[in-house]
Amino acid sequence: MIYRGGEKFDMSKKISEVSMGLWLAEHPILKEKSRSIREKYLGFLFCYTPPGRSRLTDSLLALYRKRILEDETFDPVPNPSIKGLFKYRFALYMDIWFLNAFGDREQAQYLLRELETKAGLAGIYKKKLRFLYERLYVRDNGVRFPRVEPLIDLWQKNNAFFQLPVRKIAFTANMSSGKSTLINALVGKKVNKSQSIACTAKLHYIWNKPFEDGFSAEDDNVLNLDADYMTLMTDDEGNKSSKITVGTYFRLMCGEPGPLCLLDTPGVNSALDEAHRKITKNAMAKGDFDRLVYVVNADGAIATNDEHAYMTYLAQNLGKEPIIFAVNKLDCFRAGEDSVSESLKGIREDIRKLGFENAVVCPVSAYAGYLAKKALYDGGLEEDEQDELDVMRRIFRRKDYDLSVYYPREAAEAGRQAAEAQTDPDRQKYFQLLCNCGILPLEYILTKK
Ligand SMILES: Nc1nc2c(ncn2[C@@H]2O[C@H](COP(=O)(O)OP(=O)(O)OP(=O)(O)O)[C@@H](O)[C@H]2O)c(=O)[nH]1
Ligand SMILES: [Mg+2]
Repeated sequence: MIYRGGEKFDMSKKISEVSMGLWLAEHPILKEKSRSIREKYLGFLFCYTPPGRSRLTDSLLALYRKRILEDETFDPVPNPSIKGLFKYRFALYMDIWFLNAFGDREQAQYLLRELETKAGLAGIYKKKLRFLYERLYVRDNGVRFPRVEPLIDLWQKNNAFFQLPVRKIAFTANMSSGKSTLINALVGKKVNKSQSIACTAKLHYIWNKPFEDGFSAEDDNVLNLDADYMTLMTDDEGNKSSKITVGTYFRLMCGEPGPLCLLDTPGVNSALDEAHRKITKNAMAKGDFDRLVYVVNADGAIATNDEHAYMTYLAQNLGKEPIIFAVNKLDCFRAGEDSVSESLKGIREDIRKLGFENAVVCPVSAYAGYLAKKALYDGGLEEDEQDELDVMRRIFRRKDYDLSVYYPREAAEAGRQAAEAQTDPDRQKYFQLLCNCGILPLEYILTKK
């Protein structure tokens, strides 16, 4: 177990703060029936967490008010004493450290002293407070805290996650080739707008969280730690930068990958909006990513003039890197008229001629993958989505449409094994679709160490 939580993380350089996993869905105070005790809880929390400390702390305080009292604007009376809240003391200490001093031992020590002097604790309880501090920030001292052990477990998951190196994967292409849909399919949730007209207008940094906490965070002018669907789908006009950041748990099938950031970019060929091209080209020139995925629309005319120009630009600047070409929309191929293997052969040849030396070609149907994960996790598909999912299942059950065969052996094998490991027949059929439509093997390629 990693106990390096005392070292100060530089959150601005490493993982985004939207990646922090929260424990508010399972918080002990949510079982409390008395509103006045809930208010008191917030009064104690606010006393040691004064508003205005940082943007993150203020957003957390807003979320705590929303979850605990269903009132984001409630103004608690700051109260330093633990009296009346004794039952919740360990959760309170943890909240105070989490909101003010996650990854910052010095600040945590300062708060420890504040609590020791102001909370009105008898000697023996001060000792327990110190033991909890030690357990979170120094080492496993063997002391157990039954009421908050699940929270400590989540704290340590966060802690371990924030120590790991980040992998950033950028997605680029012409408009409407399916970049955003592919990211939604990988994440297993709709975090990006996708539609048939040019739609992504900014750089979207999508970060994963160490565990599913039930919240999606978005930093788009306002830092909202509980962004609903509409918030995620709407760009805030007050955001004058070209960047939006999102944090959510990724529903990946090939295990836990550690910190990941998927960068969605605007299509480069929007005739209506020259700004889109500039934003994406700047991001490509900056090269702040470890991997690049180029999404080819297999349904359209491949290598139109402007696509050709952009690919040549990439080949000249990044051509020696191992770029992944995700050939998308293969569900649109019609048996008899098109051959998947012939088309892939042609695309491989075009890519080579353009000057990409280490390209990996990965055929997918992002939309099939997105629907399969939606059915697996959320259920309740709309009627037309259910129809489309049925069609996808029929298409990708056919042997000549099993896209996993075009992947490196270990990636295809990982996908197959994940499907075979499912005991529930419903789950197995969706896993099978995820494997055959290329999403599972692509996940493997993108996340393997
Ligand atoms: N049939 C099918 N349609 C897809 C697939 N992937 C994406 N689409 C559709 O293609 C259209 C464009 O998808 P987006 O994900 O918005 O494409 P994009 O590359 O992000 O587009 P921009 O943000 O405008 O650059 C949408 O209508 C998607 O539903 C796929 O695998 N199969
Ligand atoms: Mg898009």
